[in-house]
Amino acid sequence: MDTRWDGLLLDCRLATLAGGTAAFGIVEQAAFGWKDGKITFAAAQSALPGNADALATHVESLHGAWITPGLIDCHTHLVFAGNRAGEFDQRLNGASYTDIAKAGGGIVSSVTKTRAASEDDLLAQSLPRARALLADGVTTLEIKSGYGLDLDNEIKMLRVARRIGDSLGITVRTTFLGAHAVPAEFAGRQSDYVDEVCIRMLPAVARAGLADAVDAFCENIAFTPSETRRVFETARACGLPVKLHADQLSDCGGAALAAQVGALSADHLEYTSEAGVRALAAAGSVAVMLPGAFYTLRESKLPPIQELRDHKVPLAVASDLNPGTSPLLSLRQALNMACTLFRMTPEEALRGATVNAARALGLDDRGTLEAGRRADFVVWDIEHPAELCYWIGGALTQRVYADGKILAAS
Ligand code: DI6
Ligand code: FE
Repeated sequence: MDTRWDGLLLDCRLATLAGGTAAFGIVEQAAFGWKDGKITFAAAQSALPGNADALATHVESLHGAWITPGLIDCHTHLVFAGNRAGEFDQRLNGASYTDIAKAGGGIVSSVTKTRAASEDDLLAQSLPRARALLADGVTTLEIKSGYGLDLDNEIKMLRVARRIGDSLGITVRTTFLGAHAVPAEFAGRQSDYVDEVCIRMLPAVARAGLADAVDAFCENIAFTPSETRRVFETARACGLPVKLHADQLSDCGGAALAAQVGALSADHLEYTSEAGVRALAAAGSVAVMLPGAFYTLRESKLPPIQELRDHKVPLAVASDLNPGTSPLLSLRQALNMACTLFRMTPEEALRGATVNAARALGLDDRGTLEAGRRADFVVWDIEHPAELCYWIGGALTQRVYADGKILAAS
C-alpha cells in the first residue's frame, strides 16, 4: 500500500485560521499536504518530515500563492424556483419588505413557484447558484427548506439540496425551515399550521433523514416565540439541533430563546438586546451576521457587533442567499459587506466564513488548516488574506479542493 500523501503543495502561504489570536494564523514559506481527504501537513516547509519528492505522489510548487480553508456558507435558502426581481422594483418604489409580505407577496410568492416546479426543474434552477458560491471558494454549504411549506414540497426541496451536494462534490448541510411562513391554505389558521409542522412535517422529514437541523423565522410577520419554542421542542424530540432567524426586523427576544434551547446559532440579530447577547454567550451559540439582507432591505439598525465581541460570542458571516432579501451569489461579497457595513475586521469576517461557520453547523472537522482536518481548501490569487474581504466582485480562486479533490479551476 502506498503510504505517501496524495498531494503536497510547496512554496505557499497559509492563512490557517487556527488558534484564536495570531492574525489569520498566517504561516509564510509553508507547505501543505493531504491524504485520503484529510490534511497531513500545514506548516513551515522547513519542518517537512523528509524529502518533498518522496513524501507525496503529486508534488507541486505554488510560487507563493495563498491557501485558506474552504469557505463555509452557514446560512442559505438557495433552493427555490423563479426569482423576485419584481419585488425589488416595488421596494425601489417605496414598498417595504413587510408591506409586500402582508400583501401576499414575499416568501409566499416563492412558495407558489417552488411548489409548481418538478424536483429536476428545481435542481436545474438551483444548481447554478451553488456553482457560483463554489467558484468563489465555498466547499461547505447550508441549505434551508421553507419554500415548500407542505410535507411533499419541503421534502422535494431537501432532496434537491442533498442532490446539489452529491453533484458538486461539496458538503451540503440541510435545514428544515417549515416554520418560515404560513402557506395560503392555512391563512388565518397559523396555529393549525404550527400543528402541521410539529405533528406531521418535522417528524416525517427527520425520519427520512433529510434534515441535519431545524430553523424557524421568529418575527412579528412570521412565528411567535411560543410557536417557535414548540418547533424547537419537536426538533429536539426528533434528535435534531436547532438554529433561529432571530430579531431581524424587531426585538422579539429571539436570541434569548435560541440560547435557552442551546441553539447552534442565532442568525441576523439586528435588533437583539444586550440581554440577548449575554444569553448567547452563556449558551455558546454562534451569532451569524447576514449583511446581504441588511444591505438589500436598506436597513439602518446595525447588529450589536461590539456587544457580541465584548461578550465573546463567536461571529459567523453568511450569504443568506435567497430570492427576497439577499440575492447574493458570493460569500466573499458578504465578507466585504460585513466589514464595510458592520465594521467587522477582515480577520473576524474570514473567521466567520471558516472556523466559526463550521461551529454554527456543528461541524468540528473543518474550518482551519490543521493536520487531521478535512482537506477542504482554496488556492487564491491574492497577496494577503485581507484581500478576500477587500475586493468587490472579480474571480480570485485559482483552485478549490474538497475532500482532497480539485473541484474548480479558473
Ligand atoms: N429571513 C430572511 O431574510 C429570509 N427568510 C427569512 O426568514 C427571506 C426569505 C424571502 O424573502 O424569501
Ligand atoms: Fe435567512
